[in-house]
Amino acid sequence: MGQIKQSAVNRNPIIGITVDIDGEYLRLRHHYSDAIIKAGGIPALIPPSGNPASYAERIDGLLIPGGDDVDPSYYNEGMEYEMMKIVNRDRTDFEISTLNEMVKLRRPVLGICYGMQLINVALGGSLYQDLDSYLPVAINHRKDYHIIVIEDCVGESQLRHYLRLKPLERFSVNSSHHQAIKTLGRGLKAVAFSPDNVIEAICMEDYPFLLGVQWHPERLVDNRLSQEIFRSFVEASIGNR
Ligand SMILES: [Mn+2]
Repeated sequence: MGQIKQSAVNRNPIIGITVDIDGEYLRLRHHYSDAIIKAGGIPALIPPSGNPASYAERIDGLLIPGGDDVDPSYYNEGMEYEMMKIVNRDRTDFEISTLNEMVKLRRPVLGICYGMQLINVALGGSLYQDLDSYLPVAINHRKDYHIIVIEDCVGESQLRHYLRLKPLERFSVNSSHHQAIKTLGRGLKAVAFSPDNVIEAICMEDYPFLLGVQWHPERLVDNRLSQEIFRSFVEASIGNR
């Protein structure tokens, strides 16, 4: 890695954060913007309208936050699980377009929970519509905490490198999801698993920084892994524009 110019170090990167559509309102839990500020970034909330390419050009990194469920038609399945709560398709369409623009520019992307699932689906992957119905999971992923193991990636382990982790480090994380990745999208690699083999984190190979996590680091503010996730994301976003 080359020497970062002092002027670039001092610049606080602008992190675009997509938001949810709630009737006439747009909304975001403040934990996401708080976590970006704490890590040294400037959060900029992006409405799900306008030209995705124009936003992508102006932001240094993109954070796709949590939400309800991705409409299964995006991964060519019908709605099999009737309790599903679907994210507004205007939001999903906008996030897929903005993600694609960011990937073209090779700028950093962080996806959390729904955000990680959205990245996977945008790149051609699919989801389990409901974990309890489709997998013999031993853990209740809808609530409480469980262990994850960060895999030692083959070759250049971007995730471990960025997060300054040791091989096969274990962490306790909060879990608040009922869906999970079934098949991986193009270029994505599963890099963390729960003990019952649910994919808990993904990264993109041969890409500067693209990370998706299934848990909620923005709500675990005192946790070392959470801090490393936001620090490394904001750091990777410096000087890309
Ligand atoms: Mn989980």
